Amino acid sequence: MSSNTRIQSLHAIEILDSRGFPTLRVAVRLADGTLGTASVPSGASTGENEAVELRDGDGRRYGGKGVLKAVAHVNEVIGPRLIGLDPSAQSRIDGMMCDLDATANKSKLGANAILGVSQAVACAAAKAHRMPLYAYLGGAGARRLPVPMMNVLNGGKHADSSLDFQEFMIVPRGAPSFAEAMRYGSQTFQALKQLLHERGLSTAVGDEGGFAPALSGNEEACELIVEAIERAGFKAGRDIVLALDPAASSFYEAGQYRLTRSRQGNQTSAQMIALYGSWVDRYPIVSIEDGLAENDWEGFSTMTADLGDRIQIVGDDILVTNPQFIRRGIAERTCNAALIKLNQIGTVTETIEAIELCRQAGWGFVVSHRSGETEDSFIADFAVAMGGAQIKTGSLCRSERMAKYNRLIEIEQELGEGAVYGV
Ligand code: 2PG
Ligand code: MG
Repeated sequence: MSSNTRIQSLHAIEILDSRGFPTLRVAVRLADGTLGTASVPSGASTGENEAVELRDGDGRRYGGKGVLKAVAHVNEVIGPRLIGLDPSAQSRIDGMMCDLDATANKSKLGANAILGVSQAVACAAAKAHRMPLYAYLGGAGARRLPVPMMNVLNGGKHADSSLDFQEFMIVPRGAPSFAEAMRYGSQTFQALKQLLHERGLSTAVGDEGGFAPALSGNEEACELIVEAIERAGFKAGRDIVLALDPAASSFYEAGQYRLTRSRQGNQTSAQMIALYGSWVDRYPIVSIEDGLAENDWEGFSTMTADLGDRIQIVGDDILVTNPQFIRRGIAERTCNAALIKLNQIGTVTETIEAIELCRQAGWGFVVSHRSGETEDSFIADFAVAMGGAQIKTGSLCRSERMAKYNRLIEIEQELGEGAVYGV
């Protein structure tokens, strides 16, 4: 690269995410004025082994959730060391930040600080190469649009609904294109709204834009969605299938899965697996993420052995996008797919390494948002670049979710005839 596309400055500021909590935005400026920016998302149902999201802990600001320390780490510690570097040296820059942090979980500088820089550097480099981000990160072969997993009913830690399970998703797998998948999803979402309204149920939405009604239980959620799909004129199981993220760590306590909200009592790991099995028989479910808790490695392996040939078993909290845990998961046949969240591990390079492991093992992978998001659409380009054909980025409303979907519509248009949808 020529000297005028070297990194000239880095600057982080504290902004607010979709829940109104502080997060970072990082801007990387190159010598020729090219600007790459990135805003960092934040989870609510976080895995205990995720890289550390550094918060100030100062109760006088944002209840301790301020990120001024992480901002200062970008501006005063990381920034000065990256000045003059070529922004396309992604792995070198990410490696330098990991070395500078020198902890196993990025607790010193903060994974939020490091990821903001990592993504902003990638964006600046793409612009310097005059390439869209998906092509810069994925090469000339990046042409596959992901099938979206759209979270239309929210429960668990994302809503005060009656649902123990966190996410009930529709997956327009049978659509002919990404733009059509959006139409399938949107029409189903509106039909679901009508259905809820007719039954006198709330149509207020949870953190990811899905409805959060008081239903009789987790089963009713699946039934309602299937009804909404049919009402919207689609065929459940053919045009649109279902995916779940129970986020089971959030209702696991003292060796029991506690289905308190839905009043289904306490369940063992084996009973949960049997329950999922019966659901897979009854509903067109193709994927279950975190059906069991993050430390239930044995249960996960049993679930994969029992159901893994019928559905995708996705590890989120248990794998935390960390190559170390994914390696263990592959060896123990814990799952057959991984959820991929950049901020769980903290750099673009390590996230790509996690995906490479999945590919080598013949696993699927799903690029994912967090429940706390911003208007940043990095993951849309990232999903196309990685070519895994699956993305999970929330419901069919709320602009921080739509930003990703809209960017994918744009990418599909840009690729034109070359675009491929799904697998
Ligand atoms: C999940 C995510 C995203 P959170 O569990 O998969 O939907 O939730 O960001 O709260 O961890
Ligand atoms: Mg999850």
